[in-house]
Amino acid sequence: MEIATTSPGSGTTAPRARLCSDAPSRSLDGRWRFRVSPSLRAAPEDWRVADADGWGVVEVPGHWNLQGYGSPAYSNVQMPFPVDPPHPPDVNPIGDYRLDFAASDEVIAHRRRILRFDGIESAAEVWLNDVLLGTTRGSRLTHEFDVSDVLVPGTNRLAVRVAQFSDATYLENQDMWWLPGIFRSVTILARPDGGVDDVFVRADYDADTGAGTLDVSVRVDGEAAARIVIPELGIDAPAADTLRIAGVEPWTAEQPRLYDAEVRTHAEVVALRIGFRRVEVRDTQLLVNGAPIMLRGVNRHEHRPRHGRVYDADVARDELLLMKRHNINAVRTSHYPPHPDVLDLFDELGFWVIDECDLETHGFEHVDWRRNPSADPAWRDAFLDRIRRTVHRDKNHPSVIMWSLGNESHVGANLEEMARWAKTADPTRLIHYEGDRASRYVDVYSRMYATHDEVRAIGEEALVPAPFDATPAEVRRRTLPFLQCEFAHAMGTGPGGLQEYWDLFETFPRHAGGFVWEWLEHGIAVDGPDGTSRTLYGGDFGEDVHDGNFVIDGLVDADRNPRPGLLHYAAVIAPIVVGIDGARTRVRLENRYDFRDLADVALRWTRTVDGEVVASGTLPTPPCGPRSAAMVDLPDECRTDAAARVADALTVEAVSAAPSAWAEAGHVIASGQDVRDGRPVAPAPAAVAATADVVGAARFDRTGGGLQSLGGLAIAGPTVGVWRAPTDNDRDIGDDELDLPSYAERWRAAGMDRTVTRLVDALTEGDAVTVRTRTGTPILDSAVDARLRWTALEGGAVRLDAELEPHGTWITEWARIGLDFVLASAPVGVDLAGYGPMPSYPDLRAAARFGWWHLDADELTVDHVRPQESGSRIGVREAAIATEAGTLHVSSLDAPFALTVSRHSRRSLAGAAHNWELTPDGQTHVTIDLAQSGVGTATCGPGVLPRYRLPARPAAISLILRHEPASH
Ligand code: IPT
Repeated sequence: MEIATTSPGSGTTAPRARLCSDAPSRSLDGRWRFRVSPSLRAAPEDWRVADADGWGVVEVPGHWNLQGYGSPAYSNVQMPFPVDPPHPPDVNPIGDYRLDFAASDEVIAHRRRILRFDGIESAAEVWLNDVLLGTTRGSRLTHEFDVSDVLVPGTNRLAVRVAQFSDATYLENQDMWWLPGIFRSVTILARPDGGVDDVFVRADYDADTGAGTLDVSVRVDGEAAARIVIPELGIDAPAADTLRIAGVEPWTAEQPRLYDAEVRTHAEVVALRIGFRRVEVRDTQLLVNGAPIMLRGVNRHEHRPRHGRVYDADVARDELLLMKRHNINAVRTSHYPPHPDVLDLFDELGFWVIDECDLETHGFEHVDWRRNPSADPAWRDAFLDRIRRTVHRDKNHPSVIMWSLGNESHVGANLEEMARWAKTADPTRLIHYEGDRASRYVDVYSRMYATHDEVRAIGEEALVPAPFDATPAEVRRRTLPFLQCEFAHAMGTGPGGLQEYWDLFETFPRHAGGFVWEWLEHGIAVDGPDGTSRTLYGGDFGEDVHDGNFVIDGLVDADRNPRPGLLHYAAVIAPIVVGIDGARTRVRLENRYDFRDLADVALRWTRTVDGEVVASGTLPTPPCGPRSAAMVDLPDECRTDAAARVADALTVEAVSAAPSAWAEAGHVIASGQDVRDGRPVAPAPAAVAATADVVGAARFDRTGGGLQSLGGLAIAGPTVGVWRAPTDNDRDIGDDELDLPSYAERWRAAGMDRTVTRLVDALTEGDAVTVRTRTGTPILDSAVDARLRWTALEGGAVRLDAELEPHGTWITEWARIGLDFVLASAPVGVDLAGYGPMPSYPDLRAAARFGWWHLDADELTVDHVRPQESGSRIGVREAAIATEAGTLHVSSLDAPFALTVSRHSRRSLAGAAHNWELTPDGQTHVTIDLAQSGVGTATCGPGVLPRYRLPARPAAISLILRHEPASH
């Protein structure tokens, strides 16, 4: 077997469209005989003929290293072996697959037959009945072999030798696990004589006339005549004709109108679903059917925690429905064509798709792109083969609006040739490649992780003439639409700054949106010694080269459970914006759909005062065309009379009026709120004298000045805190300040994680005790001085007036400024009046709504695979924090606070590498933050935007604390 070439695979038939045919086929998926050798040299020669009864067994499709043969490995840009193209290392698992199968009579009845592989990683040699059929390259691409003369009646022996690493690995260095094997289906297809071998549908739509134009090229076997039949349009015509159809309904991601069609010959019927649409670039805008579109996108990898990239139809459908429910309308198939059936789902459910070729040579970045295959003529055919396979397989899908040449492969003539080939083969779609920064051979200007400032500049440059000395390429680039093929790196707590990106995308006509990196976390699940499932990441399998948890960076976890980032993204990209005027007389609806009016949208409102719904109703939906706005009057009951104690909140929701494929009627698409703060009423002061140890129900620890108990509830604190357990983003360096250490390091250098508190004094004056503390950083002289004034109130409550003041010189910004308490028993849940129900931070809050929310113990924080700060709820006015020993009530008399309640201390979160290493300490860690830093997206992209940073500054709050004993 040759695994160090620069050529594409060999022996395959010409790439063609994936067709749904009535010709017989037979799946060869199932249990195959399997054996793995540690290297090609060590792999036995007799593998094709040896008796395989003693071999092991693997599931096909599957990855052998997730089935007990070896273990997975994760690395991102770094190659796991020396960059020595085209050579893989000697130590290179070689998997031998064997299957003896009987070809079905139906298949055998046909003279022409094909053996199809939908995905083998990374290189294979395929033998049938000891005849070499050929080899494959292009792991996520389809390879077909003509087995007409090789397949026999009775038993056939299929033997496939797969190399985990090969020359192809240099072209497939995507940011994901190395998972070898036959991981997509294997099928034997009968090909009828006179059958339909390939179809290319071009279904254009003219928005001015409403007419469709249909061009169907069919490659038939022999001389057979092919017809195109679309019953709904009354079409039954020779496929060779160009058909003009007046009055078709166009396909868009918003209204994915498909027409069932058939291409027929006398011998075969192929079913298709046709969508009419036109994709074009005009005057810096990305247009479909004449209208500018906005891509509300995600990057989608294929991954399941126990199966890797093996496709599961239910999981795929469910996740696309989940995307639709979260207002996502676009997918970039990072960084390879997905399983072929996913394209059908995109067409059916409605997604704008950038279909990306299986290509990434990112590993060469570490050697300054020396010998990068993109620029080496020796690899030209391999590059062209990949784009051909991509385009041909998926060319009939209306959802695909762009072909992407690949990801992170730098520059070179091979990429340009791919672009040229694709544009010639399929002029109906645009070419995307982020690496063509000069936009010489692409149709859209695409970037990844451009900062907000740059996105603004890119928007502005298209509004002014190019400078006189601009190169022709620059001039052309200014005529192109702009998109971010990756932005907002959804790793850990984050991504912050989404709203600010979206506001820019909405502001500049040139901007066509973007794709969050990335949809899902690629955690691998294994059973721990105690039998519970553990999620692992890079390095957990003992890899020598790995990139740790950089693969855990999704809007959903590997089981598709939404992270808070998904909920906030859904609100940021909502296709409807609901605004309420200050007097609560009117609602302004902004329709950000590009094609739909709001006829299918219902409006409902609720007014809640201090947790009680006082009035609610529905509103008529005004006529409101795509990309326009309309006003609706609000009824009198919406007005506020300002009698609230906590708040008076009016919420208006835009919901779906009818069920859809992805949601029930009543599904919330967008909402808006008007919140009026109430006037908190403090209980009257209790006429009791304070002592240094006791203020009403509060007992103090004389040595430190903090609480010991409150009404019998054991509680310690408050301690002044300015640090948080670093998030993944805090641990990384933002693109906006590459010359500075990460915030986690800056905080560490500033000693913020190890502050020490000194009791300055505690003074008793009448009914109050005033405790003064200084919380300082080791090594340095920076500190926060606290003045904490305690008074007893009636009903067992105490009032705490806290004033915090920075002292000395702080060398960096704070993560937060707050008061930390520890309650002696474990949390049971929290009820709060504040923004929720999901966690939020100053720069990640779009979905949070004011309400009276209940949180179960498991909802308090986010179970990130790598533990870190999470779970803050902002804008809290009052909260009841229930623990096993009793409930602590906290309310603010002035400014709202951010509340975080956790089973874990910050130190234990910061010290753990995996969630399963954490053991709750049986206490409840309560944080009341007066101010917080944002979270940013520094793992890729800019850190926290300046306006969301927190330089040292004074802060103050007045709180009422009360213990309510547990009822049991
Ligand atoms: C970018 C890659 O395109 C993507 O595959 C992923 O690795 C992402 O980063 C990080 O999670 S490339 C980056 C170096 C800008």
